[in-house]
Amino acid sequence: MRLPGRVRYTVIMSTYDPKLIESKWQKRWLDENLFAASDQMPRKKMYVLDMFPYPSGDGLHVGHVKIYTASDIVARYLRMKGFNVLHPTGWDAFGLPTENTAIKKGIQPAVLTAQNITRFREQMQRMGFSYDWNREVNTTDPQYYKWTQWIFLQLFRMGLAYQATIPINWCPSCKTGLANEEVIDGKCERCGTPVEEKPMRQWMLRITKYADQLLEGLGGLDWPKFVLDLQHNWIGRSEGAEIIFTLDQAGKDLPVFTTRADTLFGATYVVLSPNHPVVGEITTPEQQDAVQAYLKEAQKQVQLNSESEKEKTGVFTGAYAINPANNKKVPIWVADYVLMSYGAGAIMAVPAHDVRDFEFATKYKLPVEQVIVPETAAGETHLPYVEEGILINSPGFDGLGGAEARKAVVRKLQLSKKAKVSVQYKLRDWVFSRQRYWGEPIPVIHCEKCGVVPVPEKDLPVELPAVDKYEPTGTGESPLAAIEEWVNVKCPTCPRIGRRETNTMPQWAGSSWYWLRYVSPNYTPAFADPAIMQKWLPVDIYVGGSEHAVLHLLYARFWQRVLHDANLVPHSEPFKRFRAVGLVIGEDGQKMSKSRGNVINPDEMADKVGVDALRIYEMFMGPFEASVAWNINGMKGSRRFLDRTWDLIVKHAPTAVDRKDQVEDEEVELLLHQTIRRVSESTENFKFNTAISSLMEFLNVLEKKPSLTMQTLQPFVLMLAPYAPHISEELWEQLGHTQSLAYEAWPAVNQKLLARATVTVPVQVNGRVRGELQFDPGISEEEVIKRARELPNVQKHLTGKALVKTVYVPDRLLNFVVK
Ligand code: ANZ
Ligand code: ZN
Repeated sequence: MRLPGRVRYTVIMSTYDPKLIESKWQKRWLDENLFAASDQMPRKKMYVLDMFPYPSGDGLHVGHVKIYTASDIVARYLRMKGFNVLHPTGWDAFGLPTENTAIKKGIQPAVLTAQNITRFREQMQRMGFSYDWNREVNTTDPQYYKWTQWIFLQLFRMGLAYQATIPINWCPSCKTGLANEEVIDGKCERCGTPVEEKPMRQWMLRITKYADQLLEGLGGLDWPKFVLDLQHNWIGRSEGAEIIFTLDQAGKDLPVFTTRADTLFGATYVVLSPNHPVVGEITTPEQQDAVQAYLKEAQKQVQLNSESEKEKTGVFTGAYAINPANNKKVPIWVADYVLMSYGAGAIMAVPAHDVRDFEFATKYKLPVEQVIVPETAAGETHLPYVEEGILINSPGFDGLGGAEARKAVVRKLQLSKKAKVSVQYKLRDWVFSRQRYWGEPIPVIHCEKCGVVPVPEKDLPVELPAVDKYEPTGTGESPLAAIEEWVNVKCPTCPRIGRRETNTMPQWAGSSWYWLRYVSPNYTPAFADPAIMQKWLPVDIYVGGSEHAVLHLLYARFWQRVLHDANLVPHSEPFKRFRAVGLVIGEDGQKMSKSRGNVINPDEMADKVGVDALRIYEMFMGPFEASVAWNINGMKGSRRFLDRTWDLIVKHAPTAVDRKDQVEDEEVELLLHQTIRRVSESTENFKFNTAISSLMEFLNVLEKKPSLTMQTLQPFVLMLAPYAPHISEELWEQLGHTQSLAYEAWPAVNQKLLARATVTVPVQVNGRVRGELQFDPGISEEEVIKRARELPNVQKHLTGKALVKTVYVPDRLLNFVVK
């Protein structure tokens, strides 16, 4: 509540002392439960989410602070804009680093996790983030992972979870399975031994069934283009054909997958993946030794991909295949640039038109036959020619081109069942088990008679047993396998004793549905209250790191779709709008790392300049999405901005009049409204740095004025509040208010005033008007030229011409002179 009229009060502090202010306001926000979101929906909702942290032993990172400050600014801004805002946080706390530290220190992972969470919570509260702490979730809390397990069982029942034997990364020296993150350049992270592949039974999730849906869903999302592209490429849909070559001797089919059926007449050899099942049977006696040696070598190489830079190697099998287009015999080779896991595990090699095949053919002196020429053929084509073009040397198809040629070739072969249209995906099913202790137990029981039996819902959660030993077992099995009293359990469907599944879920599991839990974190009948889900979902704004642009976002979208298909959640996509943060890098321009010693600790920085200055600095250091190096002086500059703000308000507060009727100063009034517009637009568009610079420019002008009214001081403080909430609350109080400004109305723009002040400038090219620009008077010539060049009609008249000069009459006219 605001006190009426002109109120006098004492200024309690003459200089800005962040420490005093910060703890005062943080305590008040918590005590008053100020940021609790109401499920009653008094106003329109906004769900503002950031990626919850993994509470590592290292504590909060300045990179976290960048993400969470941004989402906090948006949440605070939207509250002031009148929205009912849900802004929660929690802990993504299962995972390997904690488990490894626990082993090293001899502390239970659960105990260590609790310590880390306490520290993270304190650090985050210290940064003044306006979370609704009543909704905190913790993925390692049995009451949370009960539902992670429950969702797994839905997947199981829907046929989307299954077991398969697939290779895991195995360190023969540590005798343990390794996560991909623990394999560095093909070697064990701990001991440097080359990692091998060891086949083991795994749980898999059939995400491939959702490949098309996950692709289509991208169309409706307001996400950064690079993230959409990454998701697109990861799913990697390829339309092509399966073409059936015939094994010369055995007469058996040998399918290959190609996206370039138009090049079929140029296929001069066939290549099989080293793991292709026919390699053994077709290899001729003369080639046995060479092939065996090659396969042995290839097996050692883990995790190669077909695009790898490594020089291509291969070996001839001695066998031949028949090209169905022309019945020519072509040699069959084995090479590790062909992956068993993609397409048919075999390719037709067309060295004239494919770079990899060309390199390979050159190395092994295999024939190269050109069958495609550029449409506008002039002289000889440089090989390999990988673009589309017109077919030659392809009897029956010469002269056709591109997609038409591909269709014609496939259609013709289809008649003799030698080809069919085929769609392939890069996306693989999700390996959903880890041979580790610190994860959600997979809630099934293996029974000799009944097979795999889901743990009945009433017995969920399957809690992790507290044990003394959770080191890897050395057999590749999870440490849980050694706990007999936990493992042996009655089969839920027959009287026998079964064995619990001892694999645990990967760290991704808990974060694949957490945004649903925040909606009703204490709800017990289901993972979320259906009625409240209707109110809050979907997430309106999601903010996080681009390291999660592929896997987390894909897994989260997958689970959401599955739950949606089961009629359990209202929407098919979880996150409407997503914004990715750019990295905060070290002062030396390198990635921050302990070993480099360039890690910046947010607590230390907050001690130096205060939390608000730290927040302002992290938002002002560059565009939100850009990677920017830390700069101590920049941070001190942010502090100076706050010192000056403090001085300004404190100086004017005792004398400032509160008069709505009278304009104090035209320059100030106009700039105020321009600033409101800029700060609002910038904040909505994640241009936090430009919002701050608008406030700084405003401050520069205000400092020169002998007196200021409340009509200027108040909006200034309100606009600063989402960015620097503690100092703003304090100044707001000094302006005579007794309540937090968190729910004060965001200052309104006087549109009429702005319209009157806007200038309209014609943009000419060689003296003829080709467009017009509207802007606030006084913006720089550079900015005007930049905006003018963006006008489509101006662009049209500039392209292909040489710019002679630009003539700019400020706020009046712009003319490009071109030749
Ligand atoms: C003949 C050909 C001629 C090809 C040409 C390309 C260019 P994307 O777009 O990624 O789907 N390929 C097929 N299966 C493969 C495997 N298991 N491992 C490695 N490479 C494989 O790529 C499809 C192309 O990649 C296919 O089309 C095939 O080479 C190769 F001028 O077939 B192509
Ligand atoms: Zn049974």
